[in-house]
Amino acid sequence: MAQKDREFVPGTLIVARGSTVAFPNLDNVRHSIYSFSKAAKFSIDLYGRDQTRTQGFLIAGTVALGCNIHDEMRGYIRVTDTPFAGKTDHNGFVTLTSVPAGGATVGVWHPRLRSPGNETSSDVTISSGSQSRRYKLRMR
Ligand SMILES: [Cu+2]
Repeated sequence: MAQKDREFVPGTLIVARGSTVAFPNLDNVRHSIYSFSKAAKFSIDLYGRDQTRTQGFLIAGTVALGCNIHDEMRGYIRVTDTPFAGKTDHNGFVTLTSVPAGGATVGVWHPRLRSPGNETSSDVTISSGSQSRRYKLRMR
């Protein structure tokens, strides 16, 4: 997840629990990174252009990132403990493949979703023989 034009790019990143994320600074100004989130509390001191810092994410959940210098900078990392996770495209669709048949719970997270933890879920049944499921996120 880069820091470019005073934004975290991409603004939301999905990683598997245990992953290490690199944060290259591509700007001419220095940035820091902090998180007060339960899934990862950390703080990385200011660093400059073409420097990179890394952070490991060992707990599943949502990590909201900020920069001490630029208040408007917001980034989100979703740390997952399932291989069946994905980010929706610009039309709000995501395709999950090789989902086993049977009952499942589909969780949806968005930073501006108006529900506890910005998260909602629904139970679904995956029929045998279906290779993939396509989901559409509708914001209300
Ligand atoms: Cu900054």
